[in-house]
Amino acid sequence: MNKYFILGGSVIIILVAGIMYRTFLLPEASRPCSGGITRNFTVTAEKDKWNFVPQNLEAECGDKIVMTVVNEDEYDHGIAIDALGVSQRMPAKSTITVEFTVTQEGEFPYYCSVPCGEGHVDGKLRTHFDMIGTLKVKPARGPAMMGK
Ligand SMILES: [Cu+2]
Repeated sequence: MNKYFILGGSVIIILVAGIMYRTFLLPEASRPCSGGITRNFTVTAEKDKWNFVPQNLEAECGDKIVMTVVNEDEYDHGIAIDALGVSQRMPAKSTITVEFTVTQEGEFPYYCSVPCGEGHVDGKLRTHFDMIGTLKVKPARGPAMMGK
């Protein structure tokens, strides 16, 4: 048999197997999703508190997130969400906006990406590493619910 015929046939089989896998076998949760709504969140780094408020955000897979991040401090902070490619510096006393689309379910930590020291808040030590929250991305709405 012609070796090019065998080679071409093998490539086609691999391609078809790949498409079948993506379409039928890939678990629902790891499929990228789209077609969500736009959600606006405001997250604030409160003055001399080493926190992000709120600490929990919820969205649905496929949503576009418009996140307004307020830095009330007189020193710099940053906002980062590793898995979503978000990383931006927040100069002192500034407000920035980051936009991204969540295409996977899961829990994604957002945290301060600029070392910003520490201090005592109500008698408790708080540090740069306490500036963390979680964005929880739930499964997308079913197609029947679309457009509601
Ligand atoms: Cu910080």
